[in-house]
Amino acid sequence: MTESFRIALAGNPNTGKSTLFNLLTGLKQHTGNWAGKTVNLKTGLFSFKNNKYEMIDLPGTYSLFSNSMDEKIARDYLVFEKPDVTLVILDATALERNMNLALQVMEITDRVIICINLIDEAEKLGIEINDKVLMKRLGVPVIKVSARNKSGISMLLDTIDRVVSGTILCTPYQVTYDDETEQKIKLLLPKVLEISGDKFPARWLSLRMLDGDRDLLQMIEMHISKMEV
Ligand SMILES: Nc1nc2c(ncn2[C@@H]2O[C@H](COP(=O)(O)OP(=O)(O)OP(=O)(O)O)[C@@H](O)[C@H]2O)c(=O)[nH]1
Ligand SMILES: [Mg+2]
Repeated sequence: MTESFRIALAGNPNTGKSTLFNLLTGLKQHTGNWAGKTVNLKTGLFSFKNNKYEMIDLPGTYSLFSNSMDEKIARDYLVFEKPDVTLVILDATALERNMNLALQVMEITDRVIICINLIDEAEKLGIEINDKVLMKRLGVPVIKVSARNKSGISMLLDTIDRVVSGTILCTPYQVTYDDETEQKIKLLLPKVLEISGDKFPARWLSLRMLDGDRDLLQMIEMHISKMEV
């Protein structure tokens, strides 16, 4: 039986998201509104094995707070549209800087695949990346690719297939914050769960409440009242 899944592409600017998007979706692309919003996101289609996939090319961002329109768009897609899988594209030559976004995505959703792109550039610079260790530490699949040279792509597709079929279970690493923050999360978490249940990532939402992210809280309120109608 053919099933359909949505895959979001997240990553810092210039990490090769669109290159990978074009490679996988080719000419089957369009720009469309989503969920009645005025924001246009590029989406494309591809098939692999039995399944159909819709891929969404999110704007490049360094984080997922409410700092800019692009951050909001990427964050809102992950939180409210809940893609089946999120591919986080990291630049192999700047892994440490890029990891920040990966950790943030992993607070929002479980089904994450880390895709380390520009591996050809890293090799040129003599950078070696131990994907096995990263995979163990991060608790999600880590695949090395070069979107430009089309290497690692079949492994990536196979991994997507195994994540959507449940053959691979992701248990994303969660950042532990300082004691004071963790204490506050502990107090907030039961209340957040009471209000929004498992509709939204509760620990992440507690953190955003501590930030005082009003924009996000308004969005959440709107979604919850819509769900109650
Ligand atoms: N060497 C090399 N270059 C790559 C690779 N993937 C992408 N690039 C190049 O990196 C540049 C940025 O690629 P894009 O696909 O536009 O990156 P992006 O993440 O979509 O960028 P934004 O949409 O601005 O966030 C382009 O010049 C690509 O040709 C790769 O695997 N190896
Ligand atoms: Mg792009």
